[in-house]
Amino acid sequence: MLNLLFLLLFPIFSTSYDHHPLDPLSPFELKQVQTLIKNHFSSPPQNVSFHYVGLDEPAKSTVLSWHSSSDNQEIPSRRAFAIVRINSKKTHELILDLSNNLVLSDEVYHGYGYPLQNSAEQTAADKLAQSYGPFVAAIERRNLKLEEVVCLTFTVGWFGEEKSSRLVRVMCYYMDGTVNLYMRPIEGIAVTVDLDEMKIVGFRDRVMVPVPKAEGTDYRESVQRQPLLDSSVKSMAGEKKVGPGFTLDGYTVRWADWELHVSFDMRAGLIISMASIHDQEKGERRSVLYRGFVSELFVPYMDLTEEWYYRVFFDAGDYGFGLCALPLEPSRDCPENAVFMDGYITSHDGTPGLMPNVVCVFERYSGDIMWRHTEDGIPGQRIREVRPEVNLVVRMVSTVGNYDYIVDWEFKQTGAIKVTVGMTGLLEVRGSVYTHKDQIQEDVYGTILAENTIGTHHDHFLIFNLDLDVDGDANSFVKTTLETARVAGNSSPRRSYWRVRSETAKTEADARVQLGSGAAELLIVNPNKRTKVGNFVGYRLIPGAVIGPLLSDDDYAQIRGAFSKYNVWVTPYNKTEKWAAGLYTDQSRGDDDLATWSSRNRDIENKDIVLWYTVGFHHAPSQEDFPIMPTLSRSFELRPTNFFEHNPVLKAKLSEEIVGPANLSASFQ
Ligand SMILES: *[C@@H]1O[C@H](CO)[C@@H](O)[C@H](O)[C@H]1NC(C)=O
Ligand SMILES: *[C@@H]1O[C@H](CO)[C@@H](O)[C@H](O)[C@H]1NC(C)=O
Ligand SMILES: [Cu+2]
Repeated sequence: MLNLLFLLLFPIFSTSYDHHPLDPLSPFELKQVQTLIKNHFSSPPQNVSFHYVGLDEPAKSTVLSWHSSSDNQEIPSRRAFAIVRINSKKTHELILDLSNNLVLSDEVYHGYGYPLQNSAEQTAADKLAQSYGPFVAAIERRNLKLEEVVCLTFTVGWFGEEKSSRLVRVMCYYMDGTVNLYMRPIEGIAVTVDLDEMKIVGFRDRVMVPVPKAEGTDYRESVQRQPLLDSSVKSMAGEKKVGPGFTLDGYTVRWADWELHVSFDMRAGLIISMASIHDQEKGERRSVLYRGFVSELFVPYMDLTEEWYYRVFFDAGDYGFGLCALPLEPSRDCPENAVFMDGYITSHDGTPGLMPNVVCVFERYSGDIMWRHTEDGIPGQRIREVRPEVNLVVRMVSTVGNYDYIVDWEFKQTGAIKVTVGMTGLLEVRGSVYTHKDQIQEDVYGTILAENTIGTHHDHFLIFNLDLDVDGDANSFVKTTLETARVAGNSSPRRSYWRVRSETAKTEADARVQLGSGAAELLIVNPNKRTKVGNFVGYRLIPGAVIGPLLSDDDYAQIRGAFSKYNVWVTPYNKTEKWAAGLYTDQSRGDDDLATWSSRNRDIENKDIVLWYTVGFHHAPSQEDFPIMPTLSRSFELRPTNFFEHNPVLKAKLSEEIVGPANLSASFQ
């Protein structure tokens, strides 16, 4: 498999490439981390469990000067950042110098919250529950077969307790005739496990609720016996089948005028770095985005029953958005012309693990128009010009338990970057006594989707950390408001018009934006660079659907997920301020997060700044989401605004390589 993969990639990957300071840690480096840490804690021998290992990236100034210097320069020394638990008691943060094989620092973390769970301890906790006498009895009492029970560990949240220990709640599901275990929750049983002690510290068997039926829940093609719907598409028409128009040099992708670095991290998943565009007119490479990644996913559920109220998840911090990424399937998860990249992670004992095909890169032509005009106003002639839109997509899918999140970074020839989040997969449903809507008198916190099945209300807030460096790293955040102006006197037959008012944010408080209240356009500009006609060069945020918080500020869920209070935040760049809900989200208390940092109200004008944008979904499930949910997507776009002197794709060639929808022979008369 590995060899085959290598052969497939061979024509595109050069055998040796120039390493980049932002390359993810290689398997060799991850192994080195394991050895260094094990030795560090070897006398006296201590138990080390690994919860995070990733690149400790060099200072931004170091990376930028490396990048702008002439070729063949040595990359800055390689460092790793690791979070380990020692003897199941203490969380340690280590910085390792891999170039010199040294542990640079080892600090015990004393704050609130715990690092992400590793899969070994999750499996151990599940096993523990399933062999626990009272649990076995509870399963028997429900007339269920123990061998068909599957358990999963859920983080428990924080609800104002003074003291905490590393607890998880084990919730179980029933297979018996389906692989869609999420549609068959076994309600009413709650097992609480202390992960550090690895023992059961709580057990409740509160209510007996029917387990929803298996019938109709299995989504596999082999089980869906009816022939495919007549209306289903016959082929992947419109797919571009010619070879890639991009190159991969290690982790650097070059396509059209774009150059970007693609990396993978066990917490963040896909990371886009140093995206820059070659401005042909100026004859120079211009920076756009130093760094972009999903900083956190906040998923609070709205069910207040005992087995549910605590379900407030931080998928990146609790489980690892990268850790939950799974291999993409060629020609299915990504089109035929895609090229795949592998990722590496660290398992619980520090051993590096290969995650094949976690990222794919491909060109997309979907029949869209980049620009066009037909001129019919000139007597005796018709002018027709069209440029089809071909984009470059970098994709990752992370399956955090039941949900599958598809994250696409789409780079356009126009200089725009469009980010799309698609959600599909399985709902988290609650088993219920109800079989029809008319029986329901109480608040069930969701929609009845099938007999005994309630799709619980919940939110998904994905916050992106977007370190834009628009033509350099000193940038400002400008809010422009469109306001209605009245016409004075009789100066015009018109009574009103609208005009644009711009306001540059001075401090972080000016840059907390709840969209939807007033027509605002949000820009990141470089106040030190202007176009020939004098506009500041910039990029504009084009938000998608506006989703605001609905929980009250004093709700513990909202205190921990406070970043969802605003759609947009801007902070000064700080290497350690990466994770919007904090570095330690499991049982976090909201004391080291974006809201806290922003409350310092630092200066952000003409500084290296980071834009934070949240893609949100309020999800009140419907029957179409059962038994598996068709993809629901939301996007936002970063679009050049007075960045270029004029339309940057004016000179775009009409590519001959675009293969249209497979030579349709029928013509429509
Ligand atoms: C390490 O783990 C083993 C097995 O769980 C245990 O017996 C031992 O006491 C632990 N050592 C320390 C120093 O905690
Ligand atoms: C960077 O952020 C951390 C965490 O918020 C803070 O402790 C530190 O003082 C910040 N550094 C600078 C230079 O602002
Ligand atoms: Cu949802």
